[in-house]
Amino acid sequence: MTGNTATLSPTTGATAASRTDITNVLRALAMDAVQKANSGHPGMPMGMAEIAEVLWRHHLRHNPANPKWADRDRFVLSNGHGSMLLYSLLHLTGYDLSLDELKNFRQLHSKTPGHPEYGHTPGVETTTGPLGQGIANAIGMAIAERVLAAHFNRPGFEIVNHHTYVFLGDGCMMEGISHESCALAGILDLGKLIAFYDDNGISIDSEKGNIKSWFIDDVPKRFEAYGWHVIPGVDGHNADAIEAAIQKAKSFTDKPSLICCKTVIAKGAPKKAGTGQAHGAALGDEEVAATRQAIGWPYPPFEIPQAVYAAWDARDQGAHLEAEWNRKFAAYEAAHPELAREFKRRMAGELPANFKAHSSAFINKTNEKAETIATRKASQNAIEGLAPALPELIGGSADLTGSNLTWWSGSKAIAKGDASGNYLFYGVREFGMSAIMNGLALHGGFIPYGATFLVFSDYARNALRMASLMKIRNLFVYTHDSIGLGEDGPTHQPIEHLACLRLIPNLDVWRPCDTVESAVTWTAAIERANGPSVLVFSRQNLAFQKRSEQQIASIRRGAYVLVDAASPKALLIATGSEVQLAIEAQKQLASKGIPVRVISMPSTTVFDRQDEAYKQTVLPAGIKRIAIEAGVTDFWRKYVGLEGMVIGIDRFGESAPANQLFEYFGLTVTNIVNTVSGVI
Ligand SMILES: Cc1ncc(C[n+]2csc(CCOP(=O)(O)OP(=O)(O)O)c2C)c(N)n1
Ligand SMILES: [Mg+2]
Repeated sequence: MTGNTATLSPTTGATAASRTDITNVLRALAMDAVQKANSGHPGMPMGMAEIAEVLWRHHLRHNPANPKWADRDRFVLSNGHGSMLLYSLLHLTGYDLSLDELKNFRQLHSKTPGHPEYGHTPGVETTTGPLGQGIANAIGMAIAERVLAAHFNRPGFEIVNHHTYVFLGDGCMMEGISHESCALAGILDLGKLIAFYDDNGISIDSEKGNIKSWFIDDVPKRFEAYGWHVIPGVDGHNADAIEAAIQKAKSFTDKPSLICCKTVIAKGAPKKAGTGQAHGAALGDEEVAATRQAIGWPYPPFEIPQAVYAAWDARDQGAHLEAEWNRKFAAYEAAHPELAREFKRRMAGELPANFKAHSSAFINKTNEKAETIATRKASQNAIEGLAPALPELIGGSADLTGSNLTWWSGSKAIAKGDASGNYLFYGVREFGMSAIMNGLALHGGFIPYGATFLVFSDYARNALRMASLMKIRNLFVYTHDSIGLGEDGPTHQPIEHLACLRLIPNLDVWRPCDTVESAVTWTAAIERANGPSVLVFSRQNLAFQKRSEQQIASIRRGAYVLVDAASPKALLIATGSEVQLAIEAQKQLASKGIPVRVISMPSTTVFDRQDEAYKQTVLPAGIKRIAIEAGVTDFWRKYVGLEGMVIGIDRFGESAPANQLFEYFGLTVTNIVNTVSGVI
C-alpha cells in the first residue's frame, strides 16, 4: 500500500467539534461572504460542503505552509464560481489566507477574487471560472504526474505519487471541452485522477426553466463510454457514502474515477435550496438568518469556534507529510543524485545551465546552413536542435502531427501502458489540448508545446487567454499561417487570427520569416518563464535572409532593421512570408533610386515592450510607413498611422495554389513597389 491510499486522521480539538459544525462552517462562510459582497455564488459551496469535508479532511495530502510542495495532491475547482468553498477550505486548513480576506470576498486587491486565480491566492492550483477548463487542467496535471513518475521514479523510490482531485458541475459537463478532455483521459491510465460531479440538476437558467429542457445527458454512461471508472448515485450529503466512494475510486489505479454525487444546491437554505436562485446571488438577510436556524449554526458571520478551526487545521499533518516525503527524497538523492538534481531543476522551472550556449550554437548553425525551407520545417528543425537539451519538453498535436511537423527524432508517444514518452496524440481536440497543456505547465516539470493549424486557434482561444492570465510558460504552435497554405481554401486560411491573438494581453505572438527567426522564436518562447507564446509558421518555403550578428541578436527585440538605406523615403514593415516580398521590393525601389528600409517584425507584442529609444531607432518618426502582412489590415494602423498604407487581406481567402493567391490578393512585389511610389 502506498502512502497515498492511507486515510488521513484529522486532528480533533480538546472539545471536539461535531462533524455537522465542521461541515456547516463551509455553508456559513459561503453564504455570509456572498451576502457581505452582495455578489457571488452561495449555492455550490453549500451543496458540496459534505464532499469537501470528506475529501479535504480525510484524503487530501497537502501542506498549507508550502503550497508548492512538489508531491502534494492537486485540487481543482472546475466549477470555479463556487470560489468561496475553496477560499474557506484554504483558510480553515491553514494557508496564508486570513479571515479578513474572506470578509473582503470579491473586493479590489483582495486575495479572494470572484473566481479562483492562480498565482494570486496561495493554494489555488489553476484559474477557473470559464466552465469546463478546470477539468481539462486537472487532466493535464494527472498526465504530468504519471509522466513525471515514469521519468523519475525508481524501484523503491516513488517520489512522484500524488492524486489529482477535481470538482465539476453541470456547467462543466455541458461544455464541449469536457468531452474532448475526458475522452482522452479515459485512454491514458490516469488512475490517480478522481473527479466529483456535483449533480444538482441546477444551472443558471433553472431560474426560468428545468435543466431537463437543456441537459439530459446520461453522465455515468457517457464516462463509462470514455473508459472511466464511474461510481454513480452517491448521496453527496452522506459523509459515509462519499468516503466509501473515494476509497473505491482510489482502488482503481488504471482508470480515472468519476464520483457522481447527487446534491441539493444551497443545501440548508429553507426556501432557496434546490432552486436556480441559489446559484449566483446572495441569499438575502432573511434567508441567511433562516439558514442559520435550519442548520443549527448560531454564530455570527465570520465567527468560527476554536474547536471547528482545530478540526480543520491541516498544518501539523501537512508538515508531517512533507517531512516524510523529504526523507524519501533525501534517500532518493543519495541513490540517484543526478536524477534528483534534474527533478529539482525541472520542478523549479529552471532551464538547464547549458541551454543558452546550446541554443545560440543552434541558431549559429541554422544561420550557416542558410536554408530556404518552410518555417514549419524550420520549426521542426528547431525542436530537433533544442529538445535534446530539454527533457522537460512535452509535445503534441491535435491530429496534425505530419502537417505541423512537431514530431522530432526523440519523440515518443505517451500511451496506454507506457508513460515514459514525451509526446501526446491529442486527437482532434484543439481546446482540450490547450487546456490540458495548461495543466501540464501548472503541475510543473514540463514545458508543453502543442500544435494545430493557425485557423483553428479560434477553437483553443480561451485556453490561450487563461495561460496568459496565469502567466504560465506554454508554447502554442500554429502552422499553415495564411493564404499561403493554398488549395484548402478560405475555411483553412487564417485572415484575422494573428491580429486577434495579438490582442490577448501577455501573450507573445511570433511569426518568423525564415529559419533563423524560427530558431530564435523557439528559443525566446522556451526562455519566457512568465507567459505563453504563440509560434506561427508557414506551410510554404520562405527565402533565407542574410543577417549580421547584431541583427540576429535583435530578432529577440521583436522587430529590427533587416535591410537599410541611407535617408530612407519609406519604412516597409513585414512579418513572416511577406518579409521576402518586402526585400525584393526594396531592391526594385533601390534600382529606381527610391531608398527604403525593410523592418522584419516577427513579434509585435515583443517589440511593443521595448524601450522608446530602441523603437525609434527601428521606426523613426516622420517617414511614411507601409505594413505588409497576409491578414487583416486594421491591426497595422497603430504602426503605420493614418497616413501610412497597409497591404493585407480584409476578406476571406480562396481555394487555389498559393502563388496564384498571393497574386490575386495583391501581396506581390509589384504592388508593394507601386504602393511605395504612390505615397512618397
Ligand atoms: C464557459 C462559461 N460559460 C458560461 C459561464 C457562466 N456560468 C457560470 S456558472 C453557470 C452555470 C453552471 O451550472 P453548474 O455548473 O451546474 O453550477 P451550479 O449552479 O450547480 O453551481 C454558467 C452558465 C461560465 N462561467 N463559463
Ligand atoms: Mg448544477
